[in-house]
Amino acid sequence: MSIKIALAGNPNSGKTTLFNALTGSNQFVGNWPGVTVEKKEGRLKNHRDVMIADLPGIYSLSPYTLEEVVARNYLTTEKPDAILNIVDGTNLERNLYLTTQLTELGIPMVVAVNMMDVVQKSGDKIFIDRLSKELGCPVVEISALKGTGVAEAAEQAVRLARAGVPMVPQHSFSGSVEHAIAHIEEAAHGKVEGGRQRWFAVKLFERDAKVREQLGLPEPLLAHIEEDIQSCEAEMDDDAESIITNERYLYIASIIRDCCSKKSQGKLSLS
Ligand code: BGO
Repeated sequence: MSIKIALAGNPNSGKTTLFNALTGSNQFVGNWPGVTVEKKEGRLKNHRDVMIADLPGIYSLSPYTLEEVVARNYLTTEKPDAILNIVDGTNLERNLYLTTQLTELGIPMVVAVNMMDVVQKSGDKIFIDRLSKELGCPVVEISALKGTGVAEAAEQAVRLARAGVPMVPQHSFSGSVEHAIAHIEEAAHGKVEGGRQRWFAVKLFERDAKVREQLGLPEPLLAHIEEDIQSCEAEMDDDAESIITNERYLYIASIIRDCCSKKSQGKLSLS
């Protein structure tokens, strides 16, 4: 059975370098459906049955740029068997913002921490095992430029895809947000396919207009969801989108504290 792996990451994380290292000359270039954003796909070297789709470089899965919309439409509708998420190890804090959102899709996922040649030279440390535990998925150190760890990262993604191991996000938002999200998941039950429920519920909580449209939820259901959102906003004295963003930053800050140490300043952020 053939396998589809989505390569996702921030601009400048080394995604193109990794895609080229993984696929060599086995690449096909086209456009994403309906838009002029370039779409690159390629066969994984030594795996004729594994296709890698190079998603546009993005910082978030919000609906605000064409690249973000293309990437999230692919992830939520095309059913890739796994995500290979490349993050820049010299800018981990910023790159994990996308990672935390990808984990909520429930798609089997491997995180490849790139630029490890630069990180190692600087004397900074990333505790990969801890990072893996805190994110809830395999994490592999790579240098896309030097080719180290690249095959292992791809093999891990293929292994997870074949095994169909769903991603289970380790992060919980604060009590009242989780309460609202649980209600929303319940309300939208049956409208969203299995593992993607949490991602869609978070987006509905954020009042993401494109997701509302995509799901075609009836008005009474949207009104019910709006009540949940408003009671959470009243309790937290903030708007829904900011609540989610702030809580993501807090989560990422705690990951950085636990998993990184900067040579010069002890355990601090690498960004
Ligand atoms: C230039 N290690 C190091 N040291 N550099 C890397 C690694 C790595 O593991 N991986 C990628 N790079 P893209 P996106 C460049 O182009 O793949 C470098 O946007 C330069 N160019 O070589 O393009 C990579 O697809 C002149 O660097 O990223 C590239 O995600 C001087 O990171 C950059 C220095 O990689 C971005 C670097 C004319």
